[in-house]
Amino acid sequence: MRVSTERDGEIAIVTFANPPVNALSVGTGLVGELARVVANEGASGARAIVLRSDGRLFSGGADIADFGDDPDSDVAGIRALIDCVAASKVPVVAAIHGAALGGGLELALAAQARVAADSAKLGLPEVTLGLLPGAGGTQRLPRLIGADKALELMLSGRTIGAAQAQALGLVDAVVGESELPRAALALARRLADEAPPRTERAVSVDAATIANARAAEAARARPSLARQHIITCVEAAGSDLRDGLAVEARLFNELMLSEASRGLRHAFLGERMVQRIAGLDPAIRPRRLASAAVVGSGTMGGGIAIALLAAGMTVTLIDTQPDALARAVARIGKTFDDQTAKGRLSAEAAAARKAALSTATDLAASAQADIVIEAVFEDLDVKRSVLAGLDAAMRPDAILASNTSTLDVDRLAGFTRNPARVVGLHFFSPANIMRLLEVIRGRETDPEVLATAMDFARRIGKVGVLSGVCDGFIGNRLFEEYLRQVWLLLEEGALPAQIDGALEAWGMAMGPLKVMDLAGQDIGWSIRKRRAVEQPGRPYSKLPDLVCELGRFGQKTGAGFYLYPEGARKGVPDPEIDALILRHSAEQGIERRAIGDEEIVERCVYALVNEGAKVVAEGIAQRPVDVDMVYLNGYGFPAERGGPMFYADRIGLPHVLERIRAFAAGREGWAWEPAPLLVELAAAGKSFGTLNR
Ligand code: 3H9
Repeated sequence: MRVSTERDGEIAIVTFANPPVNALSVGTGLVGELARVVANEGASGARAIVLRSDGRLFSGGADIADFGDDPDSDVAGIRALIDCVAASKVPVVAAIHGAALGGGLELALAAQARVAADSAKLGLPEVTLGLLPGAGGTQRLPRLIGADKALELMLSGRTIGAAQAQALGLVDAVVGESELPRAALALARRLADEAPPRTERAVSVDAATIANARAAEAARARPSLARQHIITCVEAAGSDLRDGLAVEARLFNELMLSEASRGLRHAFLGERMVQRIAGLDPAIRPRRLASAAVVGSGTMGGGIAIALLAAGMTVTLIDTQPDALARAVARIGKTFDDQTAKGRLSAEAAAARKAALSTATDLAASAQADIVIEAVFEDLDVKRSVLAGLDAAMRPDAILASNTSTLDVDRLAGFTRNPARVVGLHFFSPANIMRLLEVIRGRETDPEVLATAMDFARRIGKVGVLSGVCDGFIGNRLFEEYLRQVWLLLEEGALPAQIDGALEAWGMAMGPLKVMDLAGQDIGWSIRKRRAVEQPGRPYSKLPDLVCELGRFGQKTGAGFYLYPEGARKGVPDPEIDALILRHSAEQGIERRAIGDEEIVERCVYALVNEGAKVVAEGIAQRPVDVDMVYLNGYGFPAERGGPMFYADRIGLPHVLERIRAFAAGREGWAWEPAPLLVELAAAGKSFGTLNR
């Protein structure tokens, strides 16, 4: 039963359940049923009600899968439930265990009192979904804890522990988890005996608080409508509750329909969806990996070690060069010390992480590890000798992972005697910061190894996305098409600052030319040289090669597409590069033209969409949402736009296809062969989203 009720004397205990997170679902009828039960209990002799839930947490909030195009019907049921609790004739006490988030906390706020388990977490994280607390939270939280603190919690979306919630006045009592049922009953009895009249007391909202919050928001590089509306709601909390609730409902509904919130909701659900491996036997359970060896102590190996240590694993860092090892250990230690200095990590935790790190100069030190990740130089011969050596040294059941960004994982697996235990793990630099981890499934990778690798990704705080084997996997394969448009746009009439500016204004974290200057232009150069051998005759723009031939590899050489005077991190446009581009266009016989920002964005983003559709059709990516999660977590694609495939759905696939066909008819049209999947979906009036399951 989803809602059950029992009596303890004259106290009714109402329990709701909606696994896995007790989302307040309208579509399934849960909230309607809960409202009815609460109203009935109040009317049928109970002197007070304890409201609790089954499962591992009180409630994760409104069921965001319910949110569609009609806020009134999609969420009205939640507001009706909350009104019903707030209007209850008998006191309601919320018993909070695990977590009360979003609408879940708003439900508890409508109760007359709250008791929380000491392990519980509370928060209103709606802002992270481009929303505001729309079920009374913006009005009741300021009334309970004051406008300043309520604003801070809602604007940050952060969660707090039960003790802090009690100190703020958000909960009335905190007890050990096993004590929760008894404590909630005792409080319910006391309130029933005292029968205090329920008051939604007024709160004074200081005009300066609101003005300061607005000024801070305006000063942000990327202001958010959700945050602006939260401030307006808190301002309205200074007036009558009903009026404030009306403002809140109106602004919530507006946000629910906004493109930004749709994108952020897709990102939230997508991050969870990509953890599922289609067709995997559900009986397969991932192994828990506790110890790791990381081979190669360069930037990548060091970053991987930091991520694993932070997740509580023991790590042996292996490198033949003792000096490189010593430098890596110093770098890793400094990272943890810096976190301690910033108050983000206790000194004890930093010491424990450092103690969990050991070093070795011989591959034999990998013998005890549950997983070994090689992060040596991206060269087939180097990888061959390291992988063969590891294969001989490792425990037979341990997982062997290769961190590669371009090499064929099947060939790499072929260097070992047991390809079934080999998996590709493509980390993104800096590996301790970037959230994306492409998990590459080789032809022979064992399903249990794969399931373990996906689980491992989540445990080390990454978004693991499964990719099949192809040149560049999901992310870099799409990025090549994106960059191709950049080079062609430069040849045809745009300049670097315009391209970067247009894409950044659209929402990309960093323009493509800045990205390449940061990563090192020489990386792309060596890939292009390899391709020229592997795929002779394939057309490509020579422009970036001309820049590399000048030794301009980007930030590390002080110059790339931009200039970086005296080690500056921010590049400045360089007239020499502009001249080089103009010269190149002339030599190619291209008559340069003025190119609008809109064309830049369309060509670059639709190039991602078109290649993304090919990658899905080939089974390299499991679903369109997997492509989206790669782009959001590894390539700075704006989360508010949900990823390239989701964005294309929002624009409408027929329109996207029409533009791609127009580009295909233009200069260098060979780069625009429409993906058959895109053609098929557009013709059928379907979206990429229909393939996400
Ligand atoms: C809101 O409340 C609006 C109101 O103010 C106004 C209304 C009028 N809905 O994260 P997990 C699913 S907006 C639907 O892996 P964990 C999730 O997709 C909401 N589904 O578990 C996954 O599905 P699957 C404000 C949800 O233990 C499964 O549950 N609330 C929701 O690591 C397990 O999730 C928030 O923003 C949801 N609200 O973490 C809180 N939440 O198994 C959002 C989860 O099919 N939720 N699912 O892959 C969270 O932060 C975490 O899920 C939570 C559990 C901490 C609760």
